[in-house]
Amino acid sequence: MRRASTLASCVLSRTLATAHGRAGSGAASISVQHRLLQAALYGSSTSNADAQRRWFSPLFSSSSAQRASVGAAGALIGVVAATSLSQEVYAKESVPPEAVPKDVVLYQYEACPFCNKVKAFLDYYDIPYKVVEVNPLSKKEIKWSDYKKVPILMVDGEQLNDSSAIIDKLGQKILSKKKADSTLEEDEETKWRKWVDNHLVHVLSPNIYRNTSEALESFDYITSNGNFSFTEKITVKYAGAAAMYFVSKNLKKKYNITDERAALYEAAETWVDALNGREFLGGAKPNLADLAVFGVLRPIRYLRSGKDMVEHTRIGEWYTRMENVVGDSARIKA
Ligand SMILES: N[C@@H](CCC(=O)N[C@@H](CS)C(=O)NCC(=O)O)C(=O)O
Repeated sequence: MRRASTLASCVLSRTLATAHGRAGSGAASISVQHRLLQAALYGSSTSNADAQRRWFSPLFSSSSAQRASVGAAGALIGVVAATSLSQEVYAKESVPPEAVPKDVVLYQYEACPFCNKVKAFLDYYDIPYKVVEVNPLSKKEIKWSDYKKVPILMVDGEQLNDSSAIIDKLGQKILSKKKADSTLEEDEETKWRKWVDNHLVHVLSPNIYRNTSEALESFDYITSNGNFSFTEKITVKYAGAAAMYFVSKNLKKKYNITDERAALYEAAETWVDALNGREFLGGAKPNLADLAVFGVLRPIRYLRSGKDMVEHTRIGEWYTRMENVVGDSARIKA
């Protein structure tokens, strides 16, 4: 049961919307907060520190994935000894040019985990896309759409909604051949993609709004990168942080989370266990589950919670591999 409404921003959005409805049109501040806080989790940008280590992993990395071997040979008294210098190269997967859509536009909130899932997919498969950053308060950028959430992906004029459905649809277009011969892998992949939507995303909000300082850190990040006017930025940062701090307490109850950090660490460890010693869940290359886990974690990776997660669990190596393999963003800068 994948329900985005269970995420902090969406819960808050509903809560405030109800309050607004009761209070009538005079409740301007509630209305503002309602809109503001939809941006709560997701109106911000991922740090692009990850853009630095892209195509090549460090020489000393232990990967066997997509390895480029450079051989050097020497001869000694008729005996030829060959040595090979191994250099790991993580590369994006290429899609046949004819399968690459020509015009892709993503309507998003920069730090929305669902939007980041879609971006991880587009980046990894190097599908160029434009981004329209939606203002979470007015949502005027998606006024034309009946579907009122993000992400929305326009692919050559066709509207796709819902992150997993978007990835399924695009995946069918560009990956159909590759996936056809791997039923077992597909089962595992599907299972873990569901785990991301049904479990992992629910652990994130209680963590990034865990206390006032983390809530402020999150909102600073959100407002610095989202689509807000100057006044909105100030209001969203403080009103949002305060409100989400309380909302995240309710989310903890709802999902039976007693210790949010422990839950985050446990999720990270669960994922590493699922890898079972493999470079990626997909083996030598990431599959859609790898991309989904990476995508939803990307917005929190350089917040306090993400740093703690990497410090206290075994997920760091896999995460770094993902940063390398996903590589530079395929986003077309306006
Ligand atoms: N199941 C959807 C969830 C999308 C979703 O809930 N997006 C949130 C942002 S994180 C949103 O647009 N909320 C606005 C609203 O609920 O009005 C997906 O995977 O794409």
